[in-house]
Amino acid sequence: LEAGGACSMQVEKKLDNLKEKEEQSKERVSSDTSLCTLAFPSISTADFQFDLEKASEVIVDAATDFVQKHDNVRLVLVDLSQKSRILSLVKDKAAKKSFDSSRFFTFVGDITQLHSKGGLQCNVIANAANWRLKPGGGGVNAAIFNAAGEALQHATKECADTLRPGNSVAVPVPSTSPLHQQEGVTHVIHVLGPNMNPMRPDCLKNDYTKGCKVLREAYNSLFENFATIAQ
Ligand code: AR6
Repeated sequence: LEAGGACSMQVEKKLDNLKEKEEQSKERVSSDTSLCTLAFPSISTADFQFDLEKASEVIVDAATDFVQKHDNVRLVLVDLSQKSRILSLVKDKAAKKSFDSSRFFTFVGDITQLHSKGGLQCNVIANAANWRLKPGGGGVNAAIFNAAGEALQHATKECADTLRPGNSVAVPVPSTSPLHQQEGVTHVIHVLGPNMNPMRPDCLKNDYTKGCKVLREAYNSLFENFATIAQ
């Protein structure tokens, strides 16, 4: 019985993987490599425990405003799993707005392997950073610093030492970095979002008036930095 259970779990896992691949290849067909593309994770909604419903509203408003004002750029919200709730919320809210959906969409994949595994070329990726701009700490921050190697740590240090909530800093990825060589990523933009986790610095203690304001500032700062790179 046990063996059967394990076996059916494996089958389910394989089916999940197949579905994810199918979804990724659908996106591949719609990808337009002539547009400068920013891939970004949902800032603050995992380790920093920001409410997903509220975050999805901020993301959709900030992203649709941005693509309506700027030509020749694309924004892609990325998360690791097909079951990601933030991706579903954003997709549902975005569908209710009228804008060019080829210029803002969601994508399932690892943000450090979008080109090699997902077939999606993104010149710029965003990082949900910590205030010290240090590697580690789990989540997307650890993934990006690991994938980029030490070159990104040095390049980051040259641009900034710390970051305040709501701010971002754009760092050119050295051409020696695997992230540049294998994925074609030329810049990482570190973003510090609002924190609702009492175990982390600067916790906003559930103050969502301030939280939503700081999250919007964080996305505005990220998109402005991206627009400068895209010019
Ligand atoms: N690719 C794409 N999305 C990812 C990946 C990945 N490799 N890894 C995680 N996500 P989080 P935060 C998604 O916790 O809430 C760190 O320790 C994840 O599912 O990385 O802003 C830093 O050092 C979620 O949707 O960022 C900070 O101290 C999103 O990325 C703190 O966590 C953000 O999750 C920042 O916390």
